[in-house]
Amino acid sequence: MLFKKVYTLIFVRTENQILLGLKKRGFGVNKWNGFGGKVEQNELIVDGAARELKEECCLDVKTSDLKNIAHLEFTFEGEPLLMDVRVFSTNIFEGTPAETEEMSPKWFNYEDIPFNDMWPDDRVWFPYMLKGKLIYGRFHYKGLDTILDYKIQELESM
Ligand code: 6U4
Ligand code: NA
Ligand code: NA
Repeated sequence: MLFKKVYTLIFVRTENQILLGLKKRGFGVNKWNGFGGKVEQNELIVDGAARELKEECCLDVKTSDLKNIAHLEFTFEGEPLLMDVRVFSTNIFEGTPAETEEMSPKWFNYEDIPFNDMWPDDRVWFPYMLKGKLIYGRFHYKGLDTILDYKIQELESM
């Protein structure tokens, strides 16, 4: 039996850049990623995405401006957890990204995304996101560095 935990992951984008944060602690420490985390009990997923963005880099977004662009599932060899990650994107936000205890934010040009210092799966599914495709993806890891197998599927709608 796998037990499933729902997470958010949110990307703020402009025409030329994407906002990533260097994670300073916990799961995925020292990797660049979008912002996000565990969805709380009785919290709408989209509310969780907006909350995490605020907590982790101090930006404000309206949930009505968030687009759900991907659904990712991660499993790990020998572990009972299924990480169910709901990915959101927006180009409408207020504020200036600021460093917090969890994340150090930085804007990256699309051609400079630091894939060598990100989750290995990001190299696989970011290109779909950057082309505006909606996707479902699942990745099975051995440890935290090796993808044993994966599947990506483009979706018509989420
Ligand atoms: P705490 O430390 O309890 O406040 P919280 O912020 O709730 O943590 P966190 O940061 O552990 O949760 O959530 C993990 C984040 O990493 C989520 O945004 C999902 C994202 N994530 C996890 N595995 C990923 C992977 N393989 N590829 C990816 N993002 C991943 O691109
Ligand atoms: Na987090
Ligand atoms: Na968090």
